[in-house]
Amino acid sequence: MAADPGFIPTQLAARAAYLLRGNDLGTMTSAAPRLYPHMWSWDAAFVAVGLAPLSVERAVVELDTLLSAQWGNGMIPHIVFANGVDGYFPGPARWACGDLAATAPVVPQTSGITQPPVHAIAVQRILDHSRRHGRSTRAVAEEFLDRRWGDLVRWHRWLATARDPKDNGRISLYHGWESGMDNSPRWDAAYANVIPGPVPPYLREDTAIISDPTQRPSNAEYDRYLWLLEEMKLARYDDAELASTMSFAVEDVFVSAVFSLACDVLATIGEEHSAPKSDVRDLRYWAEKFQRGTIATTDPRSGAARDFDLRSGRWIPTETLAMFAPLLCGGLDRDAERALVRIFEGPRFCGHPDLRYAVPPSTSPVSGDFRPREYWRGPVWPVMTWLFSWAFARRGWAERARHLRAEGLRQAADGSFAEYYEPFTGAPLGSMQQSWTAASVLDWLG
Ligand code: 9WN
Repeated sequence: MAADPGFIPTQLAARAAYLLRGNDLGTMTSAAPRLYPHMWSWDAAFVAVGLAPLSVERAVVELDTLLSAQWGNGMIPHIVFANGVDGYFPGPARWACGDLAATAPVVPQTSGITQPPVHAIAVQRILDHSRRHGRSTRAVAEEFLDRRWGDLVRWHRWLATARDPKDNGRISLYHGWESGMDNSPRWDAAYANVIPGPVPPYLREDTAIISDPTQRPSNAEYDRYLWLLEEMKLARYDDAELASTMSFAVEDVFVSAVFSLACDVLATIGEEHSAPKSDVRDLRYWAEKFQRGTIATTDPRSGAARDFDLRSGRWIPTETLAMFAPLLCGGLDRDAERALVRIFEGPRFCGHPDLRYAVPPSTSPVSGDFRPREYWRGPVWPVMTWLFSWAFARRGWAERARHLRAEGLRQAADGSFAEYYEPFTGAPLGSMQQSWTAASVLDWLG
């Protein structure tokens, strides 16, 4: 007999769908109701994954909104600001992209940095779901692909060129926010070398909403985050200028692996839909190149991947989710891959004996950097559990994917749809009603 999952799937799915409807601003879904009242790039992709089983049409609208904010150089910005909505800092006035950046759109207003390229996954899920429907829904998905194919390839081309200035198959980032894992211990050394200059006065909005400051980045971290914005504004957000002037510059191995796999996913979609052969060829080339770039960072025995600090010239080995980057894109030899899977499933991560659920914490509980309640320094992020479960299924590891899904759903059964969770107690932390948490649940239950 199957174990009681501790929740009623249809009820949990209904609550997740209700949450996404509640966060729907019309043509975009806010990342979370109060803390993040705008559209975030990688959140939007995960949200589209969750919307697809509810409504292919609405999922397409989500990606259309995001892609309408794409910059002329190809970048998808990390925030698309909801028109006339306040309550998040730094807002559009602080970024000033419309005034300063040659290729930023004036409308909608956006931030001036990017986020991990998970969007091809959403396109694939939308196409998958559309096949279960009649002709008109299938047509919506196909027309979306025709309309946006060029934009998606431009986005990937920008990453593969502007963001790989050393041409080594790894994506450079100029702000920790670009990694999506803002204050992860991965970036501590690089941030230690950022000496904040004069930052115009500012008032944080996040700490007014999340009253326990230990769940959010510190003020010292924010001073650096805001200083980097000033550096970017001085460079007028110019790709080449950023590469040479930013005091924070890292090669992010997790983003590089995600990019490799996203190129592969998009290439397959392109082949199935008769996209231009030269696009498919480029995508396959980048998939392979960024896989090689990822693998080149790994420890030959453990398979663990590392980031690289471009300013200090030092590798950044950490016991964080980043070490598992090769499990997303593949390419390790058999022994190293086995060793890395053992670390993922063993007592340093999902198999730690004190974990409430067997899902990967953002930082290993046995690492000196581990902080169980502090944002990307330890808590479990359900959307990361989803990403690994999806990637494991894609790699043919059905049982591992099923296990992560089952544990992720057990965690989500509390119904808070929290942004992140304390790994030992399972206490929900950060924002409640976070859109991408609900989206992950919907895909798992769909
Ligand atoms: C800064 C929206 C975003 C996520 C990021 C997460 C957090 C923003 C913040 O929220 O970052 O971009 O203000 O802390 O770190 O991954 O996309 O959910």
